[in-house]
Amino acid sequence: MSARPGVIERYREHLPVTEDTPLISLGEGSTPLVLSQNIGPRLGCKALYFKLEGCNPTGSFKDRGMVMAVAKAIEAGKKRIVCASTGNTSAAAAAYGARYGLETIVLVPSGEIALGKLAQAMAYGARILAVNGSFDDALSTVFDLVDAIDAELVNSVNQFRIEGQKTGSFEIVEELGEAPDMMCLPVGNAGNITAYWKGYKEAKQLGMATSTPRMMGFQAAGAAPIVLGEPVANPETIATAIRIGNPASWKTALAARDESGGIIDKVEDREIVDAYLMLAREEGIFCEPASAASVAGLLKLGEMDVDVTDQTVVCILTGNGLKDPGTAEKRALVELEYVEPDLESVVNLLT
Ligand code: AN7
Repeated sequence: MSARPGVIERYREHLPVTEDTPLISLGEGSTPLVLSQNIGPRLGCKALYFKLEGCNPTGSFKDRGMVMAVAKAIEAGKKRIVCASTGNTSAAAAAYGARYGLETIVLVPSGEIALGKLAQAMAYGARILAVNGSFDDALSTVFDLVDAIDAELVNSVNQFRIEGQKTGSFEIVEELGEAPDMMCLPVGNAGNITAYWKGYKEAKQLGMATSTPRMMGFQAAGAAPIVLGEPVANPETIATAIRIGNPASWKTALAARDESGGIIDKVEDREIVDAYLMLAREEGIFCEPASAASVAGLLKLGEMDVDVTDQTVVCILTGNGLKDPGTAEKRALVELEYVEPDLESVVNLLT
């Protein structure tokens, strides 16, 4: 156990923890909720917060659910875990698998996952199967694979993943002393919107909050099956984390939208990149492109006839910008200024 309690220990009363569940942790959860310095005031929000899920041990929100799924896999006596992934799930599975001595097998779409995430899975020592196909192809393969090789499936169709991830809602409600009015987040396989909504409903039942937020989910325009109402055969977006054409938690995402009075809409890649750079340059927050879809969506809510003035809004920044150095290098468009290492040369350049 790490010194800082992880989500299982912090929220064990609200999680499926039995006497036999190991209280494992890499120190996940308890991530910063940071008040917006520039974007929120410009939009006229009462308060806009960013929840920095990139501060989790493997750099994304996936750790919250993975710790719970791995604890339950250990409890069930499993020796192997398997997932399909656009990158972050594989990094989280590989980390917890390594720490607790489980063989970890990850199936990723070949050539389509961000460099940082692949580097993590390699470093943690997972077996990495690069599938000649999309994330959706990889996910349908793992459903059958887990039975064939007696492994635990740790994608978010595993309900323990959802249980762990709902702790994000508890943290927000505890920190604000109330639920926000709206919550914006990216939607890929739709596990996270499902989990947050479950968490907010439970927080209200438990008396931790008197209300629940409107759930505002955003897909990338080239990978927006829920918005279009049908699967997308060849999803395409710069936000590789959410390049998903047939989300597993589709139905529960629709329920979250409808029960909360929210929306699920789409944002263009160009809007994602604008929000990604805006967060870095106006807020000092470097998240990965998929995460910036939440803020790209927030910036578009006016066009969708949703008024954010005087509202308390939380955007979930799901993953760390360092996950995807390639996109930063290509899109930030800053020329390096080469210079000799002497005072005169440097001053000349700057003045
Ligand atoms: C940074 O890692 O699906 O809607 O395999 O990595 O719960 O799928 C990642 C998804 C948002 C979407 N932001 O969350 C995977 C994977 C980031 C992500 C999402 C993902 P879901």
